Formats: sequence, structure tokens, C-alpha cells
Amino acid sequence: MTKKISLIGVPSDISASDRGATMGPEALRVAGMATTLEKLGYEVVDTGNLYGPKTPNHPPEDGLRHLKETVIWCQNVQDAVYTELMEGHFPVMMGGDHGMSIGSIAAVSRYCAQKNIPLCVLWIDAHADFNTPETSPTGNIHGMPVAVMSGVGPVELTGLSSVTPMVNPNNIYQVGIRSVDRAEKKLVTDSGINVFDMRRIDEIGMRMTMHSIIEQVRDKNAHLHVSFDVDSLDPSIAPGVGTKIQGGLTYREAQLCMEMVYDSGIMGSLDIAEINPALDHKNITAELAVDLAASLFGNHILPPTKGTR
Ligand code: 4U7
Ligand code: MN
Ligand code: MN
Ligand code: MN
Repeated sequence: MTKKISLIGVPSDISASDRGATMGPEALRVAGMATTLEKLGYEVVDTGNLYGPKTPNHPPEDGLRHLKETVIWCQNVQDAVYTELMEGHFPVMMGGDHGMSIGSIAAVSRYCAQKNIPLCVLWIDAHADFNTPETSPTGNIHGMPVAVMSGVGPVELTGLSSVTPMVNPNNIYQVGIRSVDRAEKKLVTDSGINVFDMRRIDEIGMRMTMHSIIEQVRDKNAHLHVSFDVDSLDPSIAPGVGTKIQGGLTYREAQLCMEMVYDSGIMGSLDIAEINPALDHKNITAELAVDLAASLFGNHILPPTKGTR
């Protein structure tokens, strides 16, 4: 992993239902994102916040809310992320609602095509985010990015990258899932994405879950993009999110997930999405996200001992 990290703020709630994720990047800064990573030995540049249209709060049109505005945000994210990747920097997107990942993954898909390496995505979320305008109960585009990157959805979004689909659905790995809408279920099942839902994590544990995912990504010699929706965490430890679903990842499950990703050495880019400071208490959700990000970048309790893991 490169030692140069570029923080990119995406202060948008354009594709969410609740307002407030616009304040997510600042909450992560206040929680010490840059200094935490610097202490781990990285050179960190905070590139500041991207700009985009303000949230008009319109109802859905043809099953989509704020499509035009979301496209502009995602184009801006795509440009910034592609530039950082081509510079050899590790981009960390500080969201912002999860719609921004359409932009970041569009960029990563172009970067991987350029370098001729496969792309895998680790999607850590309570939700499958596989809705389409036809299935979505809300029309909110933050519930659609996994479908879009798989090539399913409005062409304004699926066509944002020159690579289609942006990611082969067999290369998408979901962890933490526990809320899939009625009509979304069939799409998820038919898509071929790999879903480790909460029941499966209960049954086999986080260690086997991550072991299995990491082995597969390693075999594919792929770039791993990690997209971390903080609503994957149990709402008792991460209340600052719009769509709280009980039965989420515990503190230790989440830490182990991040620690194992770091040890694998395969992560190449990261989104931290859906922190909503308007719904948080004393910034604890952003602080937890920074704590977990530290593990993703190598903050071990003790240095790993050979042979024990
Ligand atoms: B998030 C929802 F209906 N499925 O599509 C939808 F329950 O990025 C929620 O994972 C989507 O936070 C949540 O609107 C999107 C809803
Ligand atoms: Mn999400
Ligand atoms: Mn979610
Ligand atoms: Mn959410």
C-alpha cells in the first residue's frame, strides 16, 4: 500500500432520505482522521471538500430523486478520485451519503482498466443497496449504487464510467447486510454478488467471513475498493446514521474485519459513507469511524506474530 493518503471530502446528502450527511466530512476531520493516519506513518493530504449542487428536497421522478444533481456530484467525485489514483495516492472519500460511491467506483474501474488489473469491491453495509428505479420504495439513489456498478440502473449512472459494468458482480463482496427490500431481494439473488449477511456472519463468524473474501480477492490478483457504510455497525455504537437497522456489527466484529483487510495488504481505495452528525451524539459515530479507519491502515493492538493468524 502506498504511504501517501489523500482525503477527499464529499459533503453531499443529495441521494439520501435524511438531510445531514453533508456534515460528515467535517465530523471526520474533527474526530482526527488526518492526525490518526499520520501517527501510523502515512503522509496525509486533506484535499478539502468537493463542490456540487445543493439538495433541493424534491420528490422522486420516474422512481429517482435528484438524478441530475447526483450525476454532477458523482462526476466530480470520479474526477477527483481518478486524479489521485493516477498520482499514486491512496484516496479516502469522506462522505457524504453512499450515492458518492457511484463516482468513486467509476474512477476506480477506469484506473483498474488502465492498469489492467481486476477490481473487487468490499461493501460493508446494513443494506444491499441494489435497488433500481423500479424496485426502490423511496427513489433515493444511495439505495442503488451496487446495482449501478453491476450495470443495472439508469444509463445516466451506469454510464458514468467508460468501463461497463464498472465491476463484475462476482467480484462484489457484501458484509453486514440485514435490510433488503422486498423487490430488491430477487435482484440481489440473481445478480451473482457475494453476500455475507448478518445471519451468515452469526453462523460462521467474522474471521471465516473475511478469510473467505480475502482468499478470493487474492486469487483474482485484484485491487480491493472498500466501501464502508457506517450503518453496517450496530446503531447502539453508531447512532449517527439515517437508516438505523438493529442487529448490526459489534465493535469487535468491525475491528476484526478492518484488521484482516489491513493484514491482507490488498486494499487500494476507501469510502467512508453515511455519517450524519445531525443524528449523532457528541460525534461518537465519526470517532468510531476514525478508530476503525485506523485499523484499516494498520493500527494493531500488538504487531502480528508470525503463524498465529
Ligand atoms: B444506504 C432503502 F427503502 N433500501 O432503497 C432504499 F429501506 O446507503 C434504504 O445503505 C437504502 O444507507 C439505504 O431507500 C441506503 C429503504
Ligand atoms: Mn449504503
Ligand atoms: Mn446502509
Ligand atoms: Mn443510510
